[in-house]
Amino acid sequence: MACCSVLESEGKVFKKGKVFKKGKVFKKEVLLLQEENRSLKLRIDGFGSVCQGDTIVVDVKNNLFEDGITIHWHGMTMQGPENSPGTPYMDGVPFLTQCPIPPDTYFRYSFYVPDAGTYYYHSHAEFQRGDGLYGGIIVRQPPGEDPNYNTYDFDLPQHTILVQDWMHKPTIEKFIHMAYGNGSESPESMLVNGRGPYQNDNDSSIEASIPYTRFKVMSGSRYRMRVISNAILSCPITVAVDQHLLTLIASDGWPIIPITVKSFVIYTGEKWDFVLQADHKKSGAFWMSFMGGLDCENLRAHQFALLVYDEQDDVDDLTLPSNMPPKPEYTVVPPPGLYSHNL
Ligand SMILES: [Cu+2]
Repeated sequence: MACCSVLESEGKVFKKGKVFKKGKVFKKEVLLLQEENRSLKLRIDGFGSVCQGDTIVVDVKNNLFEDGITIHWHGMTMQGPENSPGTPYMDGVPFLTQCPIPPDTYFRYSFYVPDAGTYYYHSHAEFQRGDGLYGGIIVRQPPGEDPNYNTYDFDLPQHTILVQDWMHKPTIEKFIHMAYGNGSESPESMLVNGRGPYQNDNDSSIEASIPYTRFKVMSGSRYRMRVISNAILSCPITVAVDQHLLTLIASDGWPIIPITVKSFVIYTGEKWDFVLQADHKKSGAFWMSFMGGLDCENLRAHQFALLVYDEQDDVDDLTLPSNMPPKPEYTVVPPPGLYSHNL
């Protein structure tokens, strides 16, 4: 289904034939996935959906020039159907469950999916997942089988939220400095579904005109949103939606007793599903904030996205809705009582 190629990011966003570029540009080599068979249910250019009980078959071709790759299916158990052996050798761990896929070579992953929930896949070789080689997989189940099914009205593929810390140098360079140098190297920014402007609190002139990722809702409905963290360094991310409460209903793929919070923290490799009640009456937009802690706190790495009500499809992605309130302050310390039921 997939191949992998190296491109150079020049900080540009292509949309409708235009190139938008403003502010400082940080060049970096990134890794991309390219889908070859668009009829597959498992889309690798964003988020894919499969069904509980499916067998996923993925042919991965490595188009890198010299590095090997493997794909790890994060959170999937590799267990087979009842009374049949599983496929631990499909887990994608280099030199443990398989040799890395050499350049210009295919490898076929094939495994059974016994459990529903929110998962993701990423390269397990070197630091490739930090430079772009990852994506989400949603394993769906028959309506009503989720014990929290009655807490939401919509469960849409476009409400999958992939977040990660983002570095202006190749991830391996940053990690080596963090682990073996003086520890001062930190992520500069964060991405939400692969994009978002670089924001520097000390110098607003370098903010580039990259559009914020938008999540669209209709007033009066409840939406299941699935958050996946592909953070690389030690970067817990505080997630909040301005003027909205979030009801957490699943953790790492598994349903939990619902709990309503103002914000929550997602750590590297975790998945949290929450229900957002779009209970504001008029159309408009609200900030969704993703604030980094620990390693991400040094340079205040953070990102925003937009929760947009009842938006027309033809609104220019680069124009902020007219009624946006000020951006939330950067804070990684939640206010007291944030995790309480007594809001
Ligand atoms: Cu993983």
